[in-house]
Amino acid sequence: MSILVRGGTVVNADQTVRADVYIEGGKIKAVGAGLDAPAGAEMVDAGGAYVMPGGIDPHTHMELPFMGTVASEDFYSGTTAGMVGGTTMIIDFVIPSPQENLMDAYRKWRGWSEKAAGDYSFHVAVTWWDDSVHRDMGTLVHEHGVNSFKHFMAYKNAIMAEDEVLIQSFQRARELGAICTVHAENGELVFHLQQELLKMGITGPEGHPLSRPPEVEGEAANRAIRIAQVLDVPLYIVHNSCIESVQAIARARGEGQRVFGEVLAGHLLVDDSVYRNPDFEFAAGHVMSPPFRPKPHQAELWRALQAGTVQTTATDHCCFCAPQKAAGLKDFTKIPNGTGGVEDRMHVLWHHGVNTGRLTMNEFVAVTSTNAAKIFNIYPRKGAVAAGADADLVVWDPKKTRRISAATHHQKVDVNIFEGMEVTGINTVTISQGKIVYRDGDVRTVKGAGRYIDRPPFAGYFEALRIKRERERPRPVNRAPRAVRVN
Ligand code: URQ
Ligand code: ZN
Ligand code: ZN
Repeated sequence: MSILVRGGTVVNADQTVRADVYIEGGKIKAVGAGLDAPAGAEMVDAGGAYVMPGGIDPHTHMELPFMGTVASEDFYSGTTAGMVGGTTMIIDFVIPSPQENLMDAYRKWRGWSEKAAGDYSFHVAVTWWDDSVHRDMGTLVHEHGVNSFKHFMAYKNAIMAEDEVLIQSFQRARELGAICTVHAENGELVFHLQQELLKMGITGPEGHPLSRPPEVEGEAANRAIRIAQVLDVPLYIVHNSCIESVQAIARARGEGQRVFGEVLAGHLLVDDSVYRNPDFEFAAGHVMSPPFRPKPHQAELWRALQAGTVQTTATDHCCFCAPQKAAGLKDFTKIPNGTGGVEDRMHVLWHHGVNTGRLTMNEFVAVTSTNAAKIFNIYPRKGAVAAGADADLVVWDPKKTRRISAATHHQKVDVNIFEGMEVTGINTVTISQGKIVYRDGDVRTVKGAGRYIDRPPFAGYFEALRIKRERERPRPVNRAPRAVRVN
């Protein structure tokens, strides 16, 4: 199977060039002007369009068991919706319950993800600690291509990791050359505020943001940053939603600490007014954590993305439909947390990022694909239109429009957080593993065609860390025994 994508302008994170792209055997074989293709090659006319790396969404939760139910989007439908919207790889999460063996959880998720239509990988969450967790983290890194471990600082009485677990796990990750990621909200404070609000008789979705104010996120972001600083491990903070957390990252990065940040398309564009909507299903359909914030936070998040304080965009695609959200009809703390977006991320970021001048096309590629590939150590296999890379790419028509709606999206969720948004600039073709999986409305994804993508540990960076630690290692003071005075 070979494809020649002809007449387009190739846009990578580092450069823009008019070039054809020749694909064969699932790989990009050549990028250049005036390429020929063997007889029988499929032709894709990219005239007037851009050819960009397929999107990588580093934060999704397909069919996640959570808050007493299971997310409605599965690995097949979710990767299909992603590829319809230009995202050709997701990094999802294995989330063991406390006391659940990590390898058992990993094998369980690997079973669920076999139905994926697009490529995927897994961050593994550390939600508890004992010697088996220490051992299994090693097995996952050395034998299963895991190089990132997640820690939920929220969700008390469920999957919340206390500081002691953070410290043990961060230390172990450093030994293994793995990066630590955190959901940064102070779970104790959230729990306390939830109880206080319920006592005041605030039981509706409007209580959700009130129980998780930005300070609760800022505190946890700072705490995770400081723990990572003392333990000397790189840190990746997921779904930064507010001024407090991106300012914490900016300070740390300004001090030379290796901290990365992620921002969700939703947090850039949706504000907290949704929680005051009189319709329960609409308001509950927007309950996710951290919550959508007042508009000033969105402006700061865009500035953080432009400044490079945060490097990746994601969706935290974790879908629950109205009957599931209804669990919280009388108590907002029971509304399953999560919203969708995997199909819309690239469209809304192009429209509100590139069309507004906030981002160049190259920066768009960086924040939707290349930076995630680099941070999670799969670049340039992923995240580049370049010879030798996987043939995951999109043909992007900057003039084509779309009206986003739950009525027409491919996501298995009944509330679309971007409902009614008109966007200009979308993918007309998506190619995954060298095959056309989407073309002008025609969905050609194949259940089970997705591959698990190994992500090797970060040898280089951690070697530099080892040298630095050796150089700075405190030494004991030698105290010669005092001469005994003989009177
Ligand atoms: O916290 C997360 O990232 C998962 C449980 C999805 N739900 C959410 O509200 N963000
Ligand atoms: Zn989270
Ligand atoms: Zn998440």
